[in-house]
This record gives sequence, C-alpha cells and structure tokens, in this order.
Amino acid sequence: EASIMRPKGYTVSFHCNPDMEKHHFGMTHPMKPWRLTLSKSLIYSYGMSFAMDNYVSRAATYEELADFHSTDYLDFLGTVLPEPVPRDLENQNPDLKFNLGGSDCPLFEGLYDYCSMSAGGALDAARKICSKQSDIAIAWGGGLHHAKKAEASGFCYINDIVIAILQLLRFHPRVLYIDIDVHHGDGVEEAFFSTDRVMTVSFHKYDPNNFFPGTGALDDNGPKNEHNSGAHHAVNVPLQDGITDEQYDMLYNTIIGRIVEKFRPSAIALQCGADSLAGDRLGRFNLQVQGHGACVEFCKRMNLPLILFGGGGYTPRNVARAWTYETSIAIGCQDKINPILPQHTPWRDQFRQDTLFPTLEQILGEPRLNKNPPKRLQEIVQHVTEQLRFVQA
Ligand code: ZL4
Ligand code: CA
Ligand code: ZN
Repeated sequence: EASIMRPKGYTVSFHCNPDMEKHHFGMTHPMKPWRLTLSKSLIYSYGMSFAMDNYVSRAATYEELADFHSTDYLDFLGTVLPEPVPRDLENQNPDLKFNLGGSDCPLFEGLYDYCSMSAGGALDAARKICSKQSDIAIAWGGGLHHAKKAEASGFCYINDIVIAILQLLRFHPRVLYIDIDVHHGDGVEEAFFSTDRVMTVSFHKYDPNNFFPGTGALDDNGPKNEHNSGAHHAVNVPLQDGITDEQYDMLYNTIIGRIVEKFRPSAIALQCGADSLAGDRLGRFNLQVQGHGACVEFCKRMNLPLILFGGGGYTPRNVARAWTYETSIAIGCQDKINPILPQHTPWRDQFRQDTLFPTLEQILGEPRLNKNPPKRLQEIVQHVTEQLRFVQA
C-alpha cells in the first residue's frame, strides 16, 4: 500500500474536516456523517494520502454562505436550537420555518457548524481549482444538492455545490455540473436556471409521485422562454429502478460526450452521490462500484479542471468503497491497488466482504428488477441530442 505514487503531470487535492463527521442527524436518520470517517479510513489505509495534497478545510464564513443563501435563512439557521425533547414524528409541527425541524431536515446540535464545514470544504476545493494549484479537487463532505436559497430540503441545509460553482464562475466562463446521485439535483438546477454559463445534468430515479423530490422530467430543460439565456441548459435523465452498469455507462458516455463537445465547459463539477449504488438503503439502482467509478473516469479523461463532491449514500460500507475507488481514479492508481482490503483498515469488520469491489456477486444480495427498457434509453439519448442542437458554446 505504501507504493501509491503522486500522479505525474497533475495535482489532486483532498479537502475534509474531521469535525464535520462527528455530527448526528438522529439515531435512525439515514444520513450518517460518520460514513465520511469510514471512507477516509479506507482511503488512508490504501496509502492514497501520500499521492495527494491534503487539507483540513475551514468552515465557510457567513459572507461566503450568503453568496447564495438569503440572510433571513442564514440568521435563522445560526440561531435555531434542537428541541429539548426530540420530536421525530411527521407533521406534529406543520408550520416549519424554512422547512427546518421535520424528519428529513432535523435540527441537531452543531447544525450550523456542520453546514459551514461542508461548504468550507467545497469552497476550498473550488479555490484550489481557480488558482490552478489543483487539477482535481475532492470534497466528499459536500454535494448537498437539494438546499435552496432560503429553504432546507432532503437532508440538505446549505448548497455547498452552488457556492463552489459561483466561485468557479469568477475564473471560468462555462461550468458543467453533473449529478449521479440517485435523486434529482434540483437545488443546483434551480440556482443556475437562468444562465447559459452553467449546464446542469442530473441522472436520477424519476417518479413524480413516489420518489423524492419528484422533479427532473426529460423535458424539463430550463426556462421555456427562448429569450432567457438559461433555456436548454438543464439536462435531465429520468431513470427507473434497477438500471445496470452497462446501461448507465452507455447513457452517461453518450450524453456527457455530446455535452462536452457542444457546451465546451472550462471546468467540471461532479456530484458523486453513492446512493445510486446497488444495495443502498434509499436508492433503487443496480450500479456497482466499477460502474459508478466509470463516471469519474470519463470526466477525468476530458482533461478539464474537476471537482468531485460527495452527496447521498446510505449504506456506509458501500459509500466508503465507492469514494475510495473514485479517489484512486483521481490519482490514477486504480489498477495498482489491491482489491483485498488492507489488513490494518480501521472498522474492517464493517465491510462484511473484504474486497473493495465485491466482484461476481452484487454489492447486496438481491439485484433489483430492471425497469429500464432499451427503447426508453434510446428515447432519452434522442431527446438530449435534439436539445443540444439549441446549445452554443
Ligand atoms: C427519514 O427513518 O421523501 C428521516 C427519512 C428520519 C427517522 C425516524 C422518523 C420516521 C427515510 C427518510 C419518519 C420518516 C418520514 N428517520 C420521512 C416526503 C417525505 C417526508 C419525510 O441523497 N418522510 C419526504 C428525502 C426523502 C421524502 C431524500 C435525499 C438526499 C440526497 C442528497 C433526500 N424525503 C417522505 C419521507 C427515518 C427516515 C427514513 C427518507 N426521506 C427517505 N427519502 C426521503 O439526494 C444528500
Ligand atoms: Ca442525480
Ligand atoms: Zn440522493
């Protein structure tokens, strides 16, 4: 494991804050900041820190958060306290301010610190990209794509991605945002809805009535008014349960390949939500670590400045596997790492099987029934291809 070398010709930076991982959403809440500790321990066990610039990120300041969020919302977020008696039943208090305090976005101790540390890591990553000190910057503690200007949503309070992209836009004419979390990247799409400087692309499970957040249909592509510069600059790839590596790879490579050709971004921001993996507690897809990682590999091959964000991921051992593999792809050592987990990995028993990629067998026993007919995938490619006719770099 000590043989992992620094990549030649480019720099990877790794941004995290161990204090962020100590926070708790509540015992049974699916979001476990502790998955970041598990991921890091695996990354370090493989010796990957020797191949990167490692930074302990600072917390973002109020002013930095206010680049996107309203001060009303931030002031409230900074002062609300958890209730003395935890209330975890839905709708006992229907008048939630800024959607805070329900079961999805509970109030917990240190909430404001947790949020500002997540945003701090993402912003540090963006700054390293802007100053060209990094070619690939990793912020696994970020990727909280549902947060709105003045509203918490879906386990997300502060939209670190939007804040990081706003920083990129100070130096980069066009930014491509790609979101492979199983949920629709609605907060990022909305924030850049009316600009042609950011193209947002989300791949997600889509079922308007039964799957959060219910937005992101194939023909939701930005403002309908052609005079709005954001028109056609939102791409949505709605998918159904059980999509496989092969299908996802075909869609991803075709769609992202064509977008890069047409839109000509000068930087890429990739949200790597690990809830699109098979066996995720909330997800519905059949992606393996290799298929998820192939999305990172494809972006890396574009040879553009790249930020990798975390995001969802509710089966911690699989989150750690995916983000470790993806860190190795960033470094370019994926072919050199031993798929057998290092003997000295902390929490080694968490992993159940002792390999990085559970090869032949699926990550979790039963693969889901694949409800994505090839014909529908062709329709999606066709729609996006037609949409891109309206996009000019
Ligand atoms: C839970 O067990 O679909 C929250 C949330 C808390 C603890 C005990 C409370 C029991 C699943 C989810 C009541 C839970 C009721 N606890 C949750 C419409 C909903 C209203 C809330 O990956 N109930 C809302 C949000 C999604 C809804 C997904 C993904 C984030 C990201 C980026 C956000 N909200 C129905 C659900 C549990 C819980 C168990 C839960 N919440 C599953 N899906 C949601 O894209 C980080
Ligand atoms: Ca997504
Ligand atoms: Zn998600």
